[in-house]
Amino acid sequence: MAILKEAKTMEEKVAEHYVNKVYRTVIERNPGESEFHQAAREIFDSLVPLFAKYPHYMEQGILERVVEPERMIIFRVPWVDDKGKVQVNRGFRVQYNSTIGPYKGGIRFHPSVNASIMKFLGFEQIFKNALTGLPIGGGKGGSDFDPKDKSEGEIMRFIQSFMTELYRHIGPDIDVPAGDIGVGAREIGYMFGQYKRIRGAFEAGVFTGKSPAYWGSLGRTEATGYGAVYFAQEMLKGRGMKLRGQTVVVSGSGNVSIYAMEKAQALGAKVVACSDSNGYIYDEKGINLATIKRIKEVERKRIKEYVNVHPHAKYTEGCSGIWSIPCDIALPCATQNEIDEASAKLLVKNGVKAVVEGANMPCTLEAIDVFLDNDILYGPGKAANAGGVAVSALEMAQNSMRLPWTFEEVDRKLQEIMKKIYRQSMNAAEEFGYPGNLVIGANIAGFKRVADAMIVQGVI
Ligand code: NDP
Ligand code: 2IT
Repeated sequence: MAILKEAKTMEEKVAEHYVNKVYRTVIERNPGESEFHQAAREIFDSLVPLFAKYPHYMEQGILERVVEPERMIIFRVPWVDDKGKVQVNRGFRVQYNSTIGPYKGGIRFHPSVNASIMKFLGFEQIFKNALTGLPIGGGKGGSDFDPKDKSEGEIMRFIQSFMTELYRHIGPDIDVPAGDIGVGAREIGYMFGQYKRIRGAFEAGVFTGKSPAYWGSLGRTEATGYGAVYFAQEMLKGRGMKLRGQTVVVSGSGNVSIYAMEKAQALGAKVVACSDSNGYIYDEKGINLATIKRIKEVERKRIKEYVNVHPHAKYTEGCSGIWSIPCDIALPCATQNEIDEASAKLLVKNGVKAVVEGANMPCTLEAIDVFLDNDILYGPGKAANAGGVAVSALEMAQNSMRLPWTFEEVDRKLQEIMKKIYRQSMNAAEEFGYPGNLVIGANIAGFKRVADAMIVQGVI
C-alpha cells in the first residue's frame, strides 16, 4: 500500500483485502495502462478507512462500478496538412460517470495521449468535480495530435474534423468539454464553431473555457492557477504560515502555471522558476510574468527566450532539474509524474514546506509517500486544481441563466469553493482517522458524494 501505510484495525484489513481484489480486476481489464493503474491505486488505498467504517459501500459494489467508465469513445480524426498530405490522429472521449451531472472535463491535445492517460484523467475528474459541490459528472477527452509544430490553419482543420465526430456525443446536458494541455480558448473557439454549425443551434453551455466574446465566463482563464494558490493559502494557514515572503517554484508555463504565478506574486510570494517541456528558467530576482505571458500566450515560443530579455536569469535544458532549486512552496503545474521519488527527496532536503498540485497527478505514488512521511503539507490535484472545473460549472450556470457575472463575483465564488474543498477534505481526513492527510480526505469526500448519489439511483 502506498498512501495508507498499513491497515490499522480488523475492519480496515477487510476493506484492504476488498480494494486489492477490485484493483486486480482493474489491472486485468486494463493491461499496461500504468497511469490509470496509478490513479486507481491512490484512490483505492484512500478509501480503505471509509469502507472499514461503512461496509455498505462494498456490499453495493460501488467501487467495481465507479472504476469502469460508463462509456469510452475512440475515433479516427483524418485531416489534411498544409502540404496537402492526409494525416490521421486518434480522438478520445471517456464518459466516466454521470451520477451527479453531465460528464464534465477537459480535452487534451498532446502526442502522449492514449487510453491510459484518458482513463486516469477521467477517473480523477469524477471525484474532483464532486468536491466542487456543483452538479457535474466526470469525463475527459483528447487526441494524440501535437499542436506544437502546426500552423493555425492545420489546428483549425484538425479540430473541425475532431468535432465532426465528437459533436454527436456531447451537449449542454450530456457532456461538456473544456480545455486541458494543448487546448485553450483558441481551440475551444474552433470546437464551438464547428459544433454550432453541425448542430444548427447556439448552445453556449456545451463547452466551457469559451472566450467571453461569446459567453465564456470571466475568470475561467485564471481559475485553475488562482484556485491552486487559494488552496495553498488555506493549507499554510492551517499551520500558522502565510504565502507572503515565501519562495515559490512553479513548473510549466501554460495556463495553470501562468495564473498560479500571477496570484502567488499578487499575494506577496517570490516566484523564482518556471519551465516548459524543454527546460527551466531560474530568476533569483523573481520571474517577470509580463515576459512569460508575451512569450507563451502571445508569441507561443519556448521559455528559453526569457533569458534574451533578462540576461541575469539562467536557462537549463531538461525539466526535472527545476526541483533542485531550493523553495518553500512547490507548485507542479505541467503534467503527470513530473515529481518522482528522487525529486521529492531533493525538495524535502532543501526545506520545502508545501507541495500543491496544479497539474493532474504530477507526483508519483513514491513521491507522495516522501512528502507524507516527512510531514510536508501536500495538496493533491483533485482538490488543489479543482478551481478550474469549478469555474467551468459557474460558466455553465451563467450560460443557463443567459446572464454573465463580473470577474469579481466569479473570483469571490472561486475563493469560497476552494476554502470549502479544503475544509471538506480536512474534515473527512479527521473523521476517518488520518488527520491532516489531504489525499485520504479529498478522495473520501469526493467518492462519498458520488457513491451516495449512485446508491439512491439504483444499480446504474
Ligand atoms: P498548457 O498546455 O497550457 O500548459 C502545459 C505546460 O506544461 C506547458 O508549459 C508545457 O510545456 C508543459 N508540459 C506539458 N507536457 C509536458 C511534458 N510531458 N513534460 C514537461 N512539460 C510538459 O496546459 P494547462 O496549463 O492547462 O495544464 C497543465 C496541467 O494542469 C495538466 O496536468 C492539466 O491536466 C492540469 N489542469 C488543467 C486545468 C485547466 O483548467 N487548464 C484544470 C486542472 C488541471 P510545452 O509548452 O513545452 O509543451
Ligand atoms: O483537469 C481539469 O480539471 C480540467 N482540465 C478542467 C476541466 C473543465 O471542465 O473545466
